[in-house]
Parts: sequence; C-alpha cells; structure tokens
Amino acid sequence: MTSIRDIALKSGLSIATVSRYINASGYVSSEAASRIESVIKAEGYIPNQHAKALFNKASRTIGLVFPSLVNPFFAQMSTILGNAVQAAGFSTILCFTEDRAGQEREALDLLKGYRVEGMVICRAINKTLIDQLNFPVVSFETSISPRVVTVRSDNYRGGRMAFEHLYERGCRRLLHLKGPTAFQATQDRCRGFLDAARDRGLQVDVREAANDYALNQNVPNELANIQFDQYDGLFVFNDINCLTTVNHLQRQGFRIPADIKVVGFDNSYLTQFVEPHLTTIEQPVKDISMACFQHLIRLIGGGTVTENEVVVPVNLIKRDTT
Ligand code: XLF
Repeated sequence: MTSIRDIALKSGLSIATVSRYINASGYVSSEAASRIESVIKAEGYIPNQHAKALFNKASRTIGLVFPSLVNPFFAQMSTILGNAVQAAGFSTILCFTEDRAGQEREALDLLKGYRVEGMVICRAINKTLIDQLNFPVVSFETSISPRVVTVRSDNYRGGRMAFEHLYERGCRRLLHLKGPTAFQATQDRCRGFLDAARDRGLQVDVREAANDYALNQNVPNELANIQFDQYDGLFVFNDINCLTTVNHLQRQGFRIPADIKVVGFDNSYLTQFVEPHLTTIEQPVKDISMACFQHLIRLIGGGTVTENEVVVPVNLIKRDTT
C-alpha cells in the first residue's frame, strides 16, 4: 500500500511537505501541491483516516444511534442520514440500543472512545449522560435538555388525524394500540387520539404494546389477549406494529377494512408491500433526517442553533385499510 513516504520519494519532496498537504496543516506551494496530487492520482493513494484524525485532532466521524434497523422507519432514516454524512466527508459509526439503557450507555462510551465530532440519537434513554457529552448532539424524539436540539414529528396532531379519519370512515368502536411509556413521541400520538375522541364525545379503548414488534416474531402477548371483534376501528402507534397486527387479524379471519379499519403511523416503505396497502400517518422521513443532519453539521462547524425543538408536520396517507 502506498504511504506518505512513497509519495514523498516519487514527487521528490520531503515527507513533511507531503504530510502538510495531505493534512491541510500548513503552507505548500502550488507547484509542490500539483506534483503531490499527480503522484497521489497515479498511485491511487488513500489517506489513513486514523492517522489523519490523530494528526488533525478531529476524527471526521459522526455517530448515529438507533434502536435497531428491523423497524423499517429507522432503516430508512439511517440510510438517508448515512448518505448525507458520507457526502459531507465524514465517516459514520452506526450503533444500536435495542431500546435498552445499558446498551445505549455502551454505545455512548464507544462513540466517546472514537472521538466522534457529533451524534444523532433516536429514542434516547440516558438523558443526563447525553446532556454531559462534550460533542454536539441532535436527538430525534426524546427531549434531553434546553441545550440539545430535538427533532420530532407533530405526533399529537398525527394522533388527532388518525382518530378523525377513522371517525369519518364511520368507526365508533375504537381501539388504540399505544407505544410503550418510554417512547416519548408515542405518548403524544395517544394524547392526540384521546383528545380528538373526547371532542366527539366518544369513549375509546387503549392497550399498550411492550416494544417494536420484530417482523418474524410470534404473535405478541398483548395482541393475543385483545378481543378484536369488539372494535370496528384500530390505530396502532407505528407501522411495524401495525403490520404485525394486520397479519394477526387476517390470520384470525378478519376482513380489512370491511370488519375493522386500520391506521398506522410512519408511512414506512413496507406499507405498500402488504395487502391491503396500509393507511397511515406519514412522518416525512427525509425532512426529519435532513433536519437532524443540518442541525448537527451546523453545530459541528461551531455554529449555534437558535431553535431547541424542530417539529415536522405529518400527513394522512389514505390507502386500502380504511
Ligand atoms: O418512537 C416512535 C415509535 O416508532 C418512532 O417514531 C416510530 O414511529 C418509528 O417506527
């Protein structure tokens, strides 16, 4: 593999000059720069990022922390963010928490060890630890503290929209399968749904899911224990759990939407891979991801962020389950 020493030899310059050029750490004449560039091109030299990071005292690395990528919404978000990070010339370290505090702590330690320059964290748990980090952080959904920017969807409004849509489609016996209490955003979805029901003078039932359902999981306990024939409308707190629920209903012989109408939340790509295609509340994943990225890059560049919370509007996507 070509080294800085080889480039110095082939360009007839000193190692110090080549190193200054590669690390952009001091003056190099334009004539020397073009000699170095042509050797770099001819030899296909790839800089050692670790050495460069040590030299520049900046790792050019960003941490992305997700619960997991089994949930298609997070798979989409991590792809958009990862591409943006790469295009900006940074490397990515992708970590998973599985929504566990201990695993999240390990991820934070790992990112500190790699001297990341910033981090986007989704559904964060250890708020105090995160608030004490000495690099910029953007949080998706969890409010950490006034100094950490939070990006989130308008979850409350999304909950209201889900109720209004089911109501307009004639549903009066409604169930909401809400997210675990620890998922801050899903509490707002639930509040929106309940407030909208109260405004219409309707009582609705609420059950709580234990976690994000994995795709190939057996029927989760909470689903097995619900008498779905009591209901004609169902709002599930995210698409992955909604699709699992639709599957369960279909196996039990329910016709969707004739027997029961169903609304999810996210508008992840899987909503159109199933029959019937899922009606859902879209949280625009591209807008969310780019808001996280742009705020983080601004902070890494030494800029300040004036707004502590960015709220992204949601949309009702009507498909075949309603
Ligand atoms: O944390 C919430 C619940 O699940 C998140 O926005 C999601 O909707 C992603 O699927």
